[in-house]
Formats: sequence, structure tokens, C-alpha cells
Amino acid sequence: MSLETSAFPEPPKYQQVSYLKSALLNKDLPTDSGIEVAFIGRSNAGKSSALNVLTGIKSLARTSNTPGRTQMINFFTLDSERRLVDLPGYGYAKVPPTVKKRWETHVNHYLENRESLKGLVVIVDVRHPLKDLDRQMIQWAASCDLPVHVLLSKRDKLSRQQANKSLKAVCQELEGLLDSGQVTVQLFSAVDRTGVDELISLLNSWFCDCDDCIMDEMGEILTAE
Ligand SMILES: Nc1nc2c(ncn2[C@@H]2O[C@H](COP(=O)(O)OP(=O)(O)OP(=O)(O)O)[C@@H](O)[C@H]2O)c(=O)[nH]1
Ligand SMILES: [Mg+2]
Repeated sequence: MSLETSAFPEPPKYQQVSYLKSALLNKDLPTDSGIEVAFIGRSNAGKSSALNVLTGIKSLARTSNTPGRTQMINFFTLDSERRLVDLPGYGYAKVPPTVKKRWETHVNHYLENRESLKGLVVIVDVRHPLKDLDRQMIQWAASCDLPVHVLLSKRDKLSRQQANKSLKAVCQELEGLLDSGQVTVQLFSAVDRTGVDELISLLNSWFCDCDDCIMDEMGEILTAE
């Protein structure tokens, strides 16, 4: 009997990230192997900022006050087989319909066909928890067994009490998916770094591709013997 071992036993070093490429069309996507985790959410929710804080590289993904800044699928390499992906924001009303249609087709194709996509980090502004497009994205991912981690971003914009209220409301709404383990939820701030360690622990569990991995009380990955 052979003992199965994970192909990726060590968590990635997020600071060693580097820009790989941006894809406007499906033919531009990098080779579909290894493990990818994609950041998605409404336009301006803080996807690029979360990636920058996670990796500690301020200028990795372009951030902007102008919604709709990220227009292509941007790939970042962690190591030879693991990548982070910054997807264009959804729900930005001012985008011309033809451009919007092109993004949607491109992003939908990516989401539906990407073999290496291990999980989705859905970024939601904590002040506007779960709009319809967020719900649709989470339900769609759950329907195809793709794990979702919801980051309630910009936690620094609310008092602790208000932020916890928002967290509770989202957890209540997603109760069934939380109970089944398909979805996890946390508060996050790219400004005061709330929740960065929690995000890293979750990503480590996805990137280590290890069914036997369990978390200890500190959120560190332990590998079951
Ligand atoms: N206060 C605060 N501002 C934030 C936080 N995260 C992002 N922002 C700000 O929100 C705006 C949008 O952030 P981005 O990271 O560019 O958002 P995005 O989701 O990548 O936006 P698109 O690519 O346009 O869809 C910027 O002005 C950021 O500085 C946060 O945690 N706290
Ligand atoms: Mg962006």
C-alpha cells in the first residue's frame, strides 16, 4: 500500500509573488495546470487591494478609486505551479454594454472551464453586504462544488460593532453553505490589515491541496499522520 502525499505539501510564500500575465481573451490564458485561487467581487470592493496586502507588494495589482479598473484577468505566479488571479469586478454600471458583454463571456468561460481553479475569494464591501450579483456568484460556485471564501472588506470603515453585525447577517444568510463547509466568511481590511492571517490560513489550506490538512487553534496548517 502506498501512502498518498500532496503534490504541494508546503504553503506558498506570498511575498515571492510576481506578475505573470494579463488575459483579455481565452487564448491568452496561461497553461491550466497546478492550483489557482481567484479574487472576484463587485467593482471597487477591494480585490486588488486585498491581493496587495496579502503579498505585501503595494503595486502588485493596480488599485483605483475608479470602479472597473481591473479589466483583464490578471495572473500572478507564486511558484511554478501555483497562482493568484485578479478578476475584473462585476456590477459596474458605467461600462458600455458591449465591453460588459465581452468581460462577462471571458470571465464566465474562465470560471466554468478552469481546471486549476481551486477556490474563489469573493470580496464584498462590509458596508454593502451581499448584493444580488454576490449571491449569484456564491450560489453558482456552490452548485459546482467550488469552495468560496467571502472577505468582508473595508472593515476599517465601520465600528467594530457595525462590522460584527454585518458579519453576522452574512453568516445567517449563508448558514446552509457555511454548515456544509462550502463557504467561509471573515472580516478584512487592507488598511489596518484586519484578517490577513485568517486569509493566509485559508489560502494555505487550498494551495496545499491536502485533504488530510487540518488547522490548529492558531490557524496553522497541520498535516494528519
Ligand atoms: N478604507 C479602505 N479602503 C479600501 C480597502 N480596500 C480597498 N479600499 C479602497 O477602495 C478602492 C477600490 O479598491 P480596489 O482594490 O482597486 O478595488 P477592486 O475591487 O480591485 O476594483 P476594480 O478592479 O475596479 O473592480 C480604492 O480606493 C482602495 O484604496 C480597505 O480595506 N479599507
Ligand atoms: Mg481591481
